[in-house]
Amino acid sequence: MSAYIVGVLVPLLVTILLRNSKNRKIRGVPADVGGEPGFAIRNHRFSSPLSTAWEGVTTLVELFEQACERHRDRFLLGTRKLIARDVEVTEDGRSFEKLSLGDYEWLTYWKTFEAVCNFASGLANIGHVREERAAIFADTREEWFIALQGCFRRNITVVTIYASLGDEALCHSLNETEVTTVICGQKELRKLVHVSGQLNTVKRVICIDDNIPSDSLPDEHGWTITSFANVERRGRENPVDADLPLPADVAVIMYTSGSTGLPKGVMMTHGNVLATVSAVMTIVPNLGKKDIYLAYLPMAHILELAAENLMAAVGSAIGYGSPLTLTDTSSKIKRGTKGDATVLMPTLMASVPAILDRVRDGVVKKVNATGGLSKNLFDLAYSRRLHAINGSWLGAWGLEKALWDALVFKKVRAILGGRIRFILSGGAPLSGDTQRFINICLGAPIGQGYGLTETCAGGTFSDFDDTSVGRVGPPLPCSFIKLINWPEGGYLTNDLPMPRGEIVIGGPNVTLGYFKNEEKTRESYKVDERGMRWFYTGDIGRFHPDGCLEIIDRKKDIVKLQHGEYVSLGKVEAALSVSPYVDNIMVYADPFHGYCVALVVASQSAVEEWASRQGIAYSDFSELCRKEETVQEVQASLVKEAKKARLEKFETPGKIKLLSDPWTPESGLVTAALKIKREAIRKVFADELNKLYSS
Ligand SMILES: *[C@@H]1O[C@H](CO)[C@@H](O)[C@H](O)[C@H]1NC(C)=O
Ligand SMILES: *[C@@H]1O[C@H](CO)[C@@H](O)[C@H](O)[C@H]1NC(C)=O
Ligand SMILES: *[C@@H]1O[C@H](CO)[C@@H](O)[C@H](O)[C@H]1NC(C)=O
Ligand SMILES: *[C@@H]1O[C@H](CO)[C@@H](O)[C@H](O)[C@H]1NC(C)=O
Ligand SMILES: CC(=O)N[C@H]1CO[C@H](CO)[C@@H](O)[C@@H]1O
Repeated sequence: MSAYIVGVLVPLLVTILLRNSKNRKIRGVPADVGGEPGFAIRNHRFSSPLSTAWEGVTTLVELFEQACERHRDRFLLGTRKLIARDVEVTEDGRSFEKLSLGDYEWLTYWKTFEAVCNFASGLANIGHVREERAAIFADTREEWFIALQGCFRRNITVVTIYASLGDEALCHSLNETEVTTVICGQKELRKLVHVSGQLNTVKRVICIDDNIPSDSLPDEHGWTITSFANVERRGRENPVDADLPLPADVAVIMYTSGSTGLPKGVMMTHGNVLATVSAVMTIVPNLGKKDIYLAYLPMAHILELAAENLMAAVGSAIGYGSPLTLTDTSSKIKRGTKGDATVLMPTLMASVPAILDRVRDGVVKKVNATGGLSKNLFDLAYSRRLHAINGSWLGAWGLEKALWDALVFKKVRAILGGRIRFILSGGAPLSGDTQRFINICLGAPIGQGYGLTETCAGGTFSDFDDTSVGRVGPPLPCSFIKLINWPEGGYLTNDLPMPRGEIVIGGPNVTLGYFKNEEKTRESYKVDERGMRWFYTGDIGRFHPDGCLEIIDRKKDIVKLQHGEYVSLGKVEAALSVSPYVDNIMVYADPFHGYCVALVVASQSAVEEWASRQGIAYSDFSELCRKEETVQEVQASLVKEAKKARLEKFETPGKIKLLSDPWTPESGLVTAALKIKREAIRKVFADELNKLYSS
């Protein structure tokens, strides 16, 4: 009898207890799917992929119109009034633009709807016919959203282009999609005029800023240039009926800043985007009228496009900002005036890891600089909270939390306005440290998503109550996630303790493919015998027992060295970028050698601090980076980090080149989401890389 109790009842009890404890909550469950064999998981709440969360709504146009009717007089779009634009000149003669911005001025749902209808009619009035495509090439702002919805109402496919894309990619995208109308800002108009000779199909430009620069007059290119306000006015005076799209019509062709070669245009239908919007709707709890969303990421990024369409569907308000004016200390904000977050006091925002890393570094730097008692207090509060939070949210509440919040974290929270309740992070994996830091300092969970433009951002999304780090959550309700074997890379679905393999995503969110590029589409998309579309991501992942995915590698970034060892470049970079001297790093492995090398962009503040401690004299930073002793110091630091991360010898860069100039999206070396572009960097630094291997 007692043996029976121990043998049967105890395990049963333990199982029940474990199942009920928060950590073991099951979030994804095995799914029965077709196609290539593998290990497939679906969201535990939905047995078949979700395509819409709103009854009777099948396109983004219907979704928006329904919301406008429901929320007529509520605020929808807000933009800050420009009070003054100054130029500040620093001592060394560089000049910076500084803005003074006022309060938000709001458009209600109904006023926005009118603006959208007017813009749609205006497009017809200036001669844009339905079958032609229009491009939006501008920073994130109110007019972007209005133009998008306006085009949708006429069933016009919108081509989106990152505002920071290079000239070649810009011409390629506009040319390939035969765009006739470009909607852009003043800054982008200058760029367009500059390359006008290579644009074969553009006929009209709608400039969002009222003052059209005089150096872009039509003599050279023959385009008609109209202001946004003028298009709206012409539409108001000459209304035309809407021309509504169907769910299978292409809503957006999104040119992504690919890490190799020319950008590819991903075709997304209304049904695709609606599925993603619907799925995210089920993830963020109590989304609705009380929420205020701070919009500042590029709209040409599917994460932002989906987020804004979602906010506008549920009665929330969207306030516009920009990465350079986000906080009181942002670079474009005039000293003593307020940043976007302080004025808007948002409850929700989307972000990319690079921006959250910056927020974290800023806070740490400030705390370190204060030193003394407040630093000790911060460190104590942080470690207490870390212990409480490490495990479950249950330990995260209570009196002690309230105390630390009032004493320490309230000030940190004020940086983003003080009311943030949820942050959506996507675009790249977020480091566990930063996730914890933001969790603790802002007191808000971060929903980490994994998805690609090709899957319309559909993929996985971590649950609100999941406090673990380093994972990207269970499949979204609109997606199935399947792992398939990749024997060459050594990743198999029957690996222990967890199944591993290449990540393949299926569901109504999976896009139609690449525009005018059947070959590439066939390479990466497959339709199975049940009619489901699957996208082969090239990312490597593994599934935890609770059904949450963790991204562990990338197929393309694994190189086989001379003696047959595999080096995962991304893994090595992630481990080494922890070094304080590293601002950015690219590891390079030549298959004809037995070791790898690295290009390291030095962190100016850390390296200069070290140099001054060592009493090293130098005339400028680039000279300092060329000094042998500096290179040695940085390399020693990398070796230390490599040991900590238990990297193999062949994974630790044998030689490095220290660079003084940061990699920016403008230079084309990193994407707009600040991911490194290997091919581009490899090209630019080909000589340096050769030297590293030959010397
Ligand atoms: C929308 O536009 C596309 C492309 O011009 C066309 O193929 C489709 O039939 C249109 N949809 C409707 C409902 O007219
Ligand atoms: C633009 O497209 C046309 C044909 O569609 C092609 O002949 C031309 O070379 C392209 N130009 C660029 C800059 O891509
Ligand atoms: C802040 O101080 C801690 C030690 O307390 C140190 O590890 C960290 O590198 C410092 N960070 C910065 C950005 O100065
Ligand atoms: C958090 O928990 C993990 C395992 O659950 C443990 O390895 C780690 O040391 C803990 N960290 C802290 C600061 O308690
Ligand atoms: C637009 C699109 O790709 N729709 C497909 C989504 O997936 C379902 C099956 O889950 C198909 O039936 C749709 O045709």
